[in-house]
Amino acid sequence: DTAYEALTVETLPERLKDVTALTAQVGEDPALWQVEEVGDGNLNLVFIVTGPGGKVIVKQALPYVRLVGDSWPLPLYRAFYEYHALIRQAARDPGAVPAIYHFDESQALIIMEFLAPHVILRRKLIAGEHVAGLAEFLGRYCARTAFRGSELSMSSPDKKADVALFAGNVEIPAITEALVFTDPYFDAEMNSHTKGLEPVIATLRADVALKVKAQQALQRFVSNTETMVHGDLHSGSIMSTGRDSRVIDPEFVQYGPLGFDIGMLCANFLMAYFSQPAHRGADLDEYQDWILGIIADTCRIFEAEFRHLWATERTGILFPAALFEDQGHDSTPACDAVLTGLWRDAWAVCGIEMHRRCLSLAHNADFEDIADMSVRASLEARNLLMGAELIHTADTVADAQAVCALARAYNGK
Ligand code: SR1
Ligand code: MG
Repeated sequence: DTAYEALTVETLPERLKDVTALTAQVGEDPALWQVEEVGDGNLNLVFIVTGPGGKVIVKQALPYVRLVGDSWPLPLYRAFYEYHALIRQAARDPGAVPAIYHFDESQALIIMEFLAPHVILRRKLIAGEHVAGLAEFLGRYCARTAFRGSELSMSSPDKKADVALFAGNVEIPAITEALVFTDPYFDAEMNSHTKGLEPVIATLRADVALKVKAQQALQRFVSNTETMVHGDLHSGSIMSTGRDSRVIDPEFVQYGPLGFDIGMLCANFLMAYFSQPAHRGADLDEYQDWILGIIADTCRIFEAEFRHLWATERTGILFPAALFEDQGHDSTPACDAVLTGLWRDAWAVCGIEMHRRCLSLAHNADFEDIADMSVRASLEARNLLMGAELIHTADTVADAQAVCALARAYNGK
């Protein structure tokens, strides 16, 4: 192993010219490669390498948080967990993530498929573009990875070994514990918010019952290792064309609650929804309806796929057929009970994610791209207030249709 060194556009060809998994994709002569650094996320370097044979993505972790700088160190070993998450996601939902060509642990780098003509879904949502099959893809992806990463599917020894493996990923979950679950609810150092939101923020922070609910959700996040979660499933972690989508960037992987990913995902669609009045013209109503349709359909397909896997793949130690079907008993009530807990966690996480993207570090472009601060503040206020209601009512939300109806009410329709 050679010592870690961050790649640059200039050094990449010489340093990676002997990686056969790379040369097989782009061609053997590094003099013919073009290299571009395109990373626009919060943490890593991302290069596109183009050669006569094709293109690949080279993703390399930096030893600090890119968004903040080297004052905030972050371990390189997160690339190891990202790699292991990607190969598990590929096995649990084939075709859902980019193909992985190479992993170099000492350099904290992963070489993977260049997705084209995919772009980050968040950019498509801001631009008002439709993606065919999006809800089907995301609903199935969330259900398959949740179910197949849990003891509903895995053997007890396999699950325990996997939980132990990912337990080494310490600093990354700590970011989520602070930035997502805690910082929005006090005057944390790295917080920022749009001017004009102060009265809404004061209301949230004065709401002790809300803070109790948010901390209970954190308690479940840190102590409940039900399944392997992506951990950061927002619209910037999805790449789409008009009809094909993939999930990327699972470096926030950990074992956590079954409902975590779908809850965070729905929050990001809701933020896309609430931000639309600043991005759309005559097509506003149609596009907002489309986004709510994606939320409702994703959740419906998630639940259908989860129930299908329950009926056909329940091979783990939980709710075994020996206790139910083999004795002539219907296990549907047991599945209903698992889903009730799952959705309770999902809607709480959904509300919390809606808060943190407006109040903590790392806001999202849906709102940040709105230049008029008073417009931005008024749209973010709708999002914050709905988030609070979701956190309060997470255990009584009827279904995703009810969440969409709530969004319409906060949007003033
Ligand atoms: C310091 S990292 C901030 C955020 O960026 C990542 O994409 C995660 O969403 C994290 O919370
Ligand atoms: Mg990311």
